[in-house]
Amino acid sequence: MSAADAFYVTTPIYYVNDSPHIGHAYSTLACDAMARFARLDGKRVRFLTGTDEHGQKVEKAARDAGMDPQAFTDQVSQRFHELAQVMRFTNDDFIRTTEERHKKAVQTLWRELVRRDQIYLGTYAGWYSVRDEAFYAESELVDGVAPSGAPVEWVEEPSYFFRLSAWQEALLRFYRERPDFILPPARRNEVVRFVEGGLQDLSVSRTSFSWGIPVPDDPAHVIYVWLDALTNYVSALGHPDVQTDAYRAFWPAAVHVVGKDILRFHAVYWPAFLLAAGLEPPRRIFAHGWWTIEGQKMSKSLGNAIDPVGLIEQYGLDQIRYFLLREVPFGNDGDFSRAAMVTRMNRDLANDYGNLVQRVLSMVQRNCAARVPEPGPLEADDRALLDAAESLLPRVRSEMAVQALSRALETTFEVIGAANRYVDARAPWALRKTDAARMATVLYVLIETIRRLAIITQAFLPDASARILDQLAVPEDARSFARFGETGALVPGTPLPSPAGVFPRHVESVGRMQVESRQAGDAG
Ligand code: ME8
Repeated sequence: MSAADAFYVTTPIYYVNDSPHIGHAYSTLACDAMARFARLDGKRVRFLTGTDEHGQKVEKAARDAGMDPQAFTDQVSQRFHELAQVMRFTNDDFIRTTEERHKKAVQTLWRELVRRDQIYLGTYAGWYSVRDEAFYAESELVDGVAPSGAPVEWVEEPSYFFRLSAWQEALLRFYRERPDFILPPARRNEVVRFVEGGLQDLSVSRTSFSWGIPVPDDPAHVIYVWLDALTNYVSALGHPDVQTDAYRAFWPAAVHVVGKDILRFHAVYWPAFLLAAGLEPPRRIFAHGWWTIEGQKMSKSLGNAIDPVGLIEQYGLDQIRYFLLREVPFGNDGDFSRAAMVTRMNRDLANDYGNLVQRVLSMVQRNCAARVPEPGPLEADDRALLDAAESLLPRVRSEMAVQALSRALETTFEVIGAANRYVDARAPWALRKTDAARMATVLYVLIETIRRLAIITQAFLPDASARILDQLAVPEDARSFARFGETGALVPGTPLPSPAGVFPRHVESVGRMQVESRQAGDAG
């Protein structure tokens, strides 16, 4: 398998200072959809997530909880594991920065940077934000706080520095040569402007606390948590052993998906560390936007952080996955509101996709003896729908190549809309009485369209798509993109199981949501 067939997708590794919320679920979900899509597309895939467990912020959270930091991180990291299970994330690995494999990689990278004279000892005197785990210049502060709104404190301590200032030109050249290294493009411009503004050497060790990876040969220092954390992307592939199968297959074929809040660390510091150590930078950094909750910033103090587990119990997993991936263009900010979510899941999933599948399969069940119908000659509008379904895969693939998740779904739902209009226009329930052969053709065209739709939506709506493919009696080994374009995939005469609704409709009733399973209305 060639390097072009490898796809390595990573989430940020999350701080274990707090339990996971919908924002964390969102980043990992996006990666999960990309990983599923790439696997369906026959790529060799590695999908990594994990937890970032060192640093002052986590040490403080452990102290506040009255716990030893290791016991505390064990406990909170487990919550992220559980979330991955509940959300049915298909990550291949879960890295924790307190693992030995990771510590070894970080210390080796450090030694390599020292060997190449990229690190020197000095004294840091400046502002630090524990919440952001970031150093700020006086000029960056806004009304005495970090640009993120986080409080800062004055820090003065011996520190090792990384010669970041020496990498300004190399980074600018790298961004020029790789115009799609940072997506979306507006974020790229932001990073380029920042680097053009000049880079200061970066403090990469701390001495005022001890919860971190010790600096080799100078244990009074712990390695700065961002140098530690970023290394997870290669430590999980076996670094420092760059001859492992995983490293050779997947580095640098990486797409790092991050929130816009941590773009600078990924798009400036990380490639600089790697270039300075003689390693290749990753292929892409994609920065997604920020979710607010009913118009407000999600925060501990407002107590409005949404627990994805409760949401799934209430609305269903595929429904949540769909809303998050479809509601905002990937890269933009979005507002999470229950009203918007219910509208989306009812309109797109229950009324459009669910109703299409339900009414078509019910008609096949009732009027074609519960078997795949035998099509007759195709007319122009039959071909038009089949062509739209067939060209969907290349269209969705090109959206996915730039991580345009919501556009991928939008494109898919255009075909769902076209299929619903075709049902209405061809009215197979009326043909039943006037032209049964034509009805069979129309229903065949429809189930073939649904087969293709469901193969694609497996990446986004895994559970519902599997149930639709089950109802079409598509064997497990015929569900990949390699089988998408197959003509005659649905064999006339094949018995089909009784259809059952896949997307229940949510109705609001006196202050509380209830779920009602609605059967299709106009199937005859
Ligand atoms: O920054 N909307 O970890 P973190 C969208 N450990 N995404 C959100 C979000 C929101 N409201 N809130 C959080 C760290 N996220 C570091 C990363 S990587 C080497 C180290 C997501 O726990 C988003 O992806 O603060 C954001 O970048 C990430 O969680 C921050 O997680």
